[in-house]
Amino acid sequence: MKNALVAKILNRVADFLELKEETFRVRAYRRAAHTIQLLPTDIEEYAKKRKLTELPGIGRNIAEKVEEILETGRLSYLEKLEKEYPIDMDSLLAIEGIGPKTIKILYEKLKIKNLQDLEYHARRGDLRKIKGIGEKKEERILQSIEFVRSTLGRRLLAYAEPIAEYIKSLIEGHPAAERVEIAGSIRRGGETIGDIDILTTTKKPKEIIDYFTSLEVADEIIAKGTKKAIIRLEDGLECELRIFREEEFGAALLYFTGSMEFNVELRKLARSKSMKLNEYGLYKNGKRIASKTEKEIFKALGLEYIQPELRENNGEIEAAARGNLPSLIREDQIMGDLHIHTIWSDGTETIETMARAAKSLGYEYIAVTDHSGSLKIAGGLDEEKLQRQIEEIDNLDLKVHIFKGIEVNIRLDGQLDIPDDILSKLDIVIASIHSPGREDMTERILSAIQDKHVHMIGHPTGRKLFQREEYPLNLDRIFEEAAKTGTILEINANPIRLDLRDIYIKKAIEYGCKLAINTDAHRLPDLHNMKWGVKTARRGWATPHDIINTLKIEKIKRIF
Ligand code: DGT
Ligand code: CA
Ligand code: ZN
Repeated sequence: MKNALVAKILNRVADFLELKEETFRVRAYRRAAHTIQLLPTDIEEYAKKRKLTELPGIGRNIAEKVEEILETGRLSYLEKLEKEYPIDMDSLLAIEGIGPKTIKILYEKLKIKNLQDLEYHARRGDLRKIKGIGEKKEERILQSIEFVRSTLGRRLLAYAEPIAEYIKSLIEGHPAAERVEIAGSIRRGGETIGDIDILTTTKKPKEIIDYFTSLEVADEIIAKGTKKAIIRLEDGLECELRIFREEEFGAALLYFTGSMEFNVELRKLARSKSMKLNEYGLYKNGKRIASKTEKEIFKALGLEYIQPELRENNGEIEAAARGNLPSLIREDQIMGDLHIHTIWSDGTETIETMARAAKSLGYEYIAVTDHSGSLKIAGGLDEEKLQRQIEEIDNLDLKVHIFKGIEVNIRLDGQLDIPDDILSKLDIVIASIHSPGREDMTERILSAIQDKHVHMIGHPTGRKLFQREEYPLNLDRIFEEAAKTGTILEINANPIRLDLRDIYIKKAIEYGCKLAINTDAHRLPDLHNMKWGVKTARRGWATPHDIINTLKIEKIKRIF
């Protein structure tokens, strides 16, 4: 289905037409893109039946363009515009506060074409001289450049992993394929992914390479050799396949799982033991001594097996040498989900539906934690609604325990937006910031941690991948206070949040904090996000002992 691609190209045409100030055509292209974006059926169906012009906002001219995109994957009209304006739209539009209109001004006044130009002029203070930008915005643009650079072209793990698994299963389906494994950042459970790396063993490399490069998902072949090929998928994501021999597969998997920094350290360790490590094996005195499995290579290096999630050169090699690695939390050890929304606020399902789904996931308990009232958009709970919700839960008789909870807002002054006498009726109170402000964010969170009604802080740093950086926080003070008061810190499993993130989880555990992995589900499928939270917790060295919702119902009841 090429709907997304077509919409993207039409929108890009509109971006360029803004530079020409062709307002009317800008609107026409945006409208067509919008229609196609929201179309529930495959746009190709309409094209085949020559019915494109029946869609709202699509006239003859744009219909022809859509046909060209569907046939060739490209649009010559867009290519003409790109030649006329050699501007890196993707990068510039990703910068906070910059739209097509600003791009036009920046291009005309300062010849800014890409991030590099933009950074150069922002550092020189040229941007602030432009009307409507000013010093503050120039500062924000500089920060945003850094942020965009680190995310450009990357995807969420939750987006890329299922695609990787699908391609893996396709390769596994080929009769000549033997072992097939996903390596790289996906195997390490990284929160964002640059590309997909797959390794396989086979006796017929040519057949596998031909098969891989002719897959339906391969929009373009980037490289094709005898032992390696790279394809580009429809959405631009690249997938690389490498072929190895059975006896060297462990070494290859170790190498291509990375991370790069981990590989460098591991090779250093090998050298210090007069050995040599590469993607084909571990060698001593010119003789290969280990290569078939990762386990035997770690062993020959005098190390415990290091789980892929830990391979970030963050102390794991030293810990493995001492036999001191944590025994990482697993998803099957999660006994319940302590942050769930329902139709009582902005969720889409009833309490009963969510509870039944949780039961089928094998959970012993959930906590229903709808938003409090001051979040207007969320249709939150007031005192009266909360009382009715409590009664509803009391009347439900399901095979999963339901903790009565709420997710209260931490106001700008650090106070909660629900009075104490109501909070004290509830089993569990999660306090979260939903409206960052100019006030000191650390102080706001600290005052929530110190509130005796608060059990947990939800998504503590507020970051959203690709969207928003974390609040400026003094995490040392927060972790210290959370550990002292026994306030639980959340690992929010929403793939956009994953907050606390890996490195902070490790730090929080060192401070002695207790953590919970919650999905913050608003819809039924969100309950499955637990997996991403667990991966992140593993990357943060968390054991079941650190995660409160590994406790069985009898034990956790003593806390709430
Ligand atoms: P990504 O794709 O940016 O999300 O991150 P990775 O870690 O998957 O990186 P990628 O795909 O470039 O390479 C996969 C692994 O292969 C990487 O983690 C380590 C290994 N690797 C690739 N190139 C090199 C290299 O030049 N030196 C070393 N030591 N390792 C490399
Ligand atoms: Ca990769
Ligand atoms: Zn929530």
